[in-house]
Amino acid sequence: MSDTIDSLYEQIVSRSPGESEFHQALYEVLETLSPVLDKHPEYKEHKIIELLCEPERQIIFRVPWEDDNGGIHVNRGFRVGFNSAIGPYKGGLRFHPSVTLGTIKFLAFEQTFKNALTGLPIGSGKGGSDFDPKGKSDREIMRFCQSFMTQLYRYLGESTDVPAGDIGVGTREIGYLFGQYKRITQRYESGVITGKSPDWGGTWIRKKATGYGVVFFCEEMLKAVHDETIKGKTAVVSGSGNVATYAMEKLKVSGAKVIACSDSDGVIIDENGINVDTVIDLKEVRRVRISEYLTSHPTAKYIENGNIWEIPCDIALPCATQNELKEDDAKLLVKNGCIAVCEGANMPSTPEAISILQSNNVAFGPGKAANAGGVASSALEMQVNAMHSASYDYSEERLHEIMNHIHRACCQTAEEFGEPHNYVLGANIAGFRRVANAMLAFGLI
Ligand code: NDP
Ligand code: 2IT
Repeated sequence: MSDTIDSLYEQIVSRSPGESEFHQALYEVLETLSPVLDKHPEYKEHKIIELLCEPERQIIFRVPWEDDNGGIHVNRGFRVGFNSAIGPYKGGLRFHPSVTLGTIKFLAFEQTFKNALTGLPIGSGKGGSDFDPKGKSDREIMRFCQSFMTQLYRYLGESTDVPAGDIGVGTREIGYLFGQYKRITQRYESGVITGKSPDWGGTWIRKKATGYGVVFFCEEMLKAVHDETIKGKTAVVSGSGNVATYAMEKLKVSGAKVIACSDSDGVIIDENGINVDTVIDLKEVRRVRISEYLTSHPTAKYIENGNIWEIPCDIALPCATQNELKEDDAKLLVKNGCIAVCEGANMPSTPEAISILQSNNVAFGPGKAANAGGVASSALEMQVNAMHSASYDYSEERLHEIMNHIHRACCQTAEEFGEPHNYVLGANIAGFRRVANAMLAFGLI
């Protein structure tokens, strides 16, 4: 990092102690921005980096809720609006016991660059709670979502702040959240939240969009870096939630064999190819552990607390959570001949892992580019809602075009700055420039 960027980083870190995930995301972006600051001194003059690294607003609130036995619980809710230079705050909600303000800030910061890369008019935000949805009844989930929205609704609006799903928040939770917003405000404001069911204002592609988008991006990246295709390759995909499931579905359609997936308890290996319909039944419908895959596929193997990155593969897609792919995992992937790692999750690879992969010629697609298909489809859902239309839908082809556009933007920017195939640098600079130019134009200071 240059001295200017280095001291900026130190300043920001000292003002946000303990937010280690935010510091990590910040570092990964800032270390690639020196060349663009050298080329455009106006960004420095107008303190664009300082502005861009400080959230516009951060809301923290108490979420009390009652369980089925009448017990009272108190959780904490968060919503961070990071940047609104190119559109309303846009980003998902995460319900997971590990969530802290630092988690939400890192996710909202990443979202700034991701949303800009889509080329669509969406600013950045993220929210969530340390609520643990595991083992909760449907009614408990409903009461929690209602209490969460009772606090949050006043800050939302289709032109202000538009949440969606993330870990622990899917179509069911979006339904309860939207229902409470509608009840309190007396407004059928469809575009206030995305990831809705196609029956009431959503689009069918949204649920599949992140996972499909990762595979579209991976296909382009393989072609550009290795002159290869997905067809005939062996893949492993961590996680078995929304992103992982539809990444596996599209990998299969693209001719790959997916031999492993996981959840936070363990890894399933199926040499016959993971059966995606089974995963959908276990995880989306029945909400049980991935180990139950063995019931209908007895020849598969389950390794409790296993490490999925030990399994030899050509393509690895981390689609579970942050920092799940570490330095030693990257070394294993390299040793076993992996040629591409494409991130479905947000910041799943540590900086040390990324540097091992890049220096060993493994094509590496960072999450803020590769997983942008989800939020891009959310922006399309907002367009449909703004037209008050239920009569048409956006297609998979549109998602494919957007992912190809993002891939091109990363490639061209990386080349412009003399680092061909450095998708990390390409994504950061391309995303940064779009937001920075809007901020300059508005005189946001
Ligand atoms: P889901 O809740 O649907 O699934 C999450 C999956 O990851 C589950 O298999 C879960 O296992 C596993 N997982 C979660 N946390 C941990 C953890 N701490 N340790 C180990 N495994 C874990 O979430 P999504 O699929 O929606 O999200 C996955 C990733 O993709 C996240 O990083 C999210 O930010 C990112 N993302 C999501 C988008 C979306 O549209 N949903 C868009 C772009 C990025 P278990 O069930 O055991 O907890
Ligand atoms: O990380 C992400 O991009 C998401 N969870 C999706 C956000 C959205 O608004 O669709």
